[in-house]
Amino acid sequence: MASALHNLSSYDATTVPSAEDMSFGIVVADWNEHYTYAMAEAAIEALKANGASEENILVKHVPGSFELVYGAAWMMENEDVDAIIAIGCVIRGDTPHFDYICQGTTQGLAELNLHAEVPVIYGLLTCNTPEQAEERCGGRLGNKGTECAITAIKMVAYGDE
Ligand code: RBF
Repeated sequence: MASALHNLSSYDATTVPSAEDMSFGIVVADWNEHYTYAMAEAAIEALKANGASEENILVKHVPGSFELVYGAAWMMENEDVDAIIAIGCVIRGDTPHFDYICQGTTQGLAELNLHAEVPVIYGLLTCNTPEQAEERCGGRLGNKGTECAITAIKMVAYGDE
């Protein structure tokens, strides 16, 4: 499994452009907040570690992952940010709800990217168990928030080289 080999928090800093002049929006779903807040914190930390300033990082909350699509679209329309990171965590339950939320949110975020002026980074964890989420939110496999932050910086710089 690819994720078993890849730690989400490790990256080669020499390949990351400076985020000094970049601004970021982070949309965080409150559902499963134990995980999503840990991802958001890691994302903010990684943005700052690569030069972004606190005042250039805007954080807004939505109730659940499904609302990430609207939250990201709203941010794109109303805020002056260079990239948006959408952070959510869906954990499989007893009904097919999991599949609909994952499908709808993923499709929505992908569509936003097709029409977007700024990149929207996919920070949606889709887990079968809480243990899988734990492993990816600062556990054994690192933190997906860090990976999203580095991706956001690289995408803002995309085309500049
Ligand atoms: N939102 C999440 O971000 N992660 C979840 O695991 C999640 N599970 C849900 C399970 C059920 C049964 C319901 C009703 C909602 C769930 N949501 C979850 C919330 C969803 O993204 C959205 O906020 C609501 O469906 C809007 O009413």
